[in-house]
Amino acid sequence: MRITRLRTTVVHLPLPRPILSAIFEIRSADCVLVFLETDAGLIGEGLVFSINDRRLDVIHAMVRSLEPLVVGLDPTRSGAFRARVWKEINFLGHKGVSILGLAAIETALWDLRGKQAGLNVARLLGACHDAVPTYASGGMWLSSSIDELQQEAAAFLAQGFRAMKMRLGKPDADEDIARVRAVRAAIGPDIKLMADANQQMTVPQAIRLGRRLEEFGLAWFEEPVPYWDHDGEAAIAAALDTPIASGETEHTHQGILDMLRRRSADILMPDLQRMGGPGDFIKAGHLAEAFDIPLSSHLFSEMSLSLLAALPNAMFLEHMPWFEPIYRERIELDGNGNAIVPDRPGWGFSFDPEAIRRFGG
Ligand code: SMN
Ligand code: MG
Repeated sequence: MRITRLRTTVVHLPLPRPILSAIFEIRSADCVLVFLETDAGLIGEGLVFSINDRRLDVIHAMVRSLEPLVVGLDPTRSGAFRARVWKEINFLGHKGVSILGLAAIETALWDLRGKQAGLNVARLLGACHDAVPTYASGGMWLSSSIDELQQEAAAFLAQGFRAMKMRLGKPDADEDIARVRAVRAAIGPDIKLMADANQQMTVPQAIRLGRRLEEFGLAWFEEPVPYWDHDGEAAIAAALDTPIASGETEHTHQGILDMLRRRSADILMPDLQRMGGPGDFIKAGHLAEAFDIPLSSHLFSEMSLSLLAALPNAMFLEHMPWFEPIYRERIELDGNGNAIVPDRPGWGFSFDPEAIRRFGG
């Protein structure tokens, strides 16, 4: 089987209402969708995205620039593709836009390999889990009032989630504490609760807030300080009982390895596009396993599910519903708040052509 064409298209997915994290206001998720067409009729699908349509055209151009490296390729040689791109982008660097270009195509290549073998990517890799614990992440932003936080928490429970994440970073720490207290009161002690500060604190601020948060038994305290301050993260992780989660803003397995060496987080959360695709996501998982560190995924729920299913140290799938509107299938939960790994080939989630027309342009 050979790849005959790289087809790309852009979709704009507006969020139901603008949301606030400590770092960004987010109004839309805008994606470059990738389709790898083959002479066998199979098509591999992948996506990368940007928020608020920021520089999506640059990302799109990066993906398109890799077309000559993928057309004519036998999809079972995806490793050779990755090695060639890795070498070629050395000049631009292994971060940011160049890595997103690699991620878009490698993600589609793995979908294709799964479809070719008639296996979900989880089984192609050697699955460890049939279902992965998941947490609801599409809510409880800084833009929600305390009443809204409690309503959102109740709605997540009604949907079958047993874990959920809220955001931190109000100007006054007392307000953050009151919001966490209100959510914990709404969900009770048995539901897992995560809290994400999106990099906007200093190390002393994070330690002070973290100490006050210990009583709420958080599953983790996420990205307290700027993502590059791995020594600062390590100081916070050492000072607190609450686990520190970080890694969503790091690039490739090299970035994850640096974090592991510095003991900067108790839980690592690689992001499929910043890893540069599934190959480095899995590498990050194996590196973390060597350091006894569990893994949670960042965004890209539809694809990360199969990857986590193949990692013994998988801890949580982030359930972010932003991309649901362009898929035919939905992630299903079992009765215990776990996401069921699909048996469908490839990623097991496919783009809906009608939705692409609706959100395209
Ligand atoms: C996050 C980051 C970027 C986009 C959406 C949400 C957030 C998370 O940090 O961890 O979900
Ligand atoms: Mg985060």
